[in-house]
Amino acid sequence: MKKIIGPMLLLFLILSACSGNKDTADPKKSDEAAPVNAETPINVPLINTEGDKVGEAELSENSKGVAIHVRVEGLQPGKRAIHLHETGKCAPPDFKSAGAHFNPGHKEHGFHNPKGYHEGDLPNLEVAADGKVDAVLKTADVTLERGKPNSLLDKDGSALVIHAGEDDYVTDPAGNAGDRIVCGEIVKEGN
Ligand SMILES: [Cu+2]
Repeated sequence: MKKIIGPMLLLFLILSACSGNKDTADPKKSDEAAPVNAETPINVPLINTEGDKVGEAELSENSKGVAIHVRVEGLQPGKRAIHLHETGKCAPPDFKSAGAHFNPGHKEHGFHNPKGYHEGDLPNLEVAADGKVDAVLKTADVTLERGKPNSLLDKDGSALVIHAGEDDYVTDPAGNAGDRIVCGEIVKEGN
């Protein structure tokens, strides 16, 4: 009996080692298992120009970047610009307090701008006919890790801003996107 237990134990160890390798080789699984910022997810209430809550965003991070899950209602249907702005302050009605686009790399605005783009640039939102948006935007250009030059959680935080118009992806400094109509402060205690 003793003679058998040795090889069987070895076999068991080999099998479990193999299945372990399989897990990490699966790109989807290793993505989920990647270290995630301990402070995430960060919940960001979104307000309109009257200061009323019209939705929320949830920011999370994995090795591929930051995902921003945006849920808003009461907007005009169609394409609306959305950006990360440099200051985590949303003072209605114009939200100028959020400052310019988040742009630590000092580029110009727009994915189609040869001198672009800002780290805070994001693809346009598609507002449905019922005025609602439920979308996940992903960006590898920012982080939620403190201390990094492209961290949204810098001293004064950052803001998520939706505009009345569509981002043309080229006009500096803000894509000709019109007024700021929704804003959310990306801040976390300890800033
Ligand atoms: Cu903007």
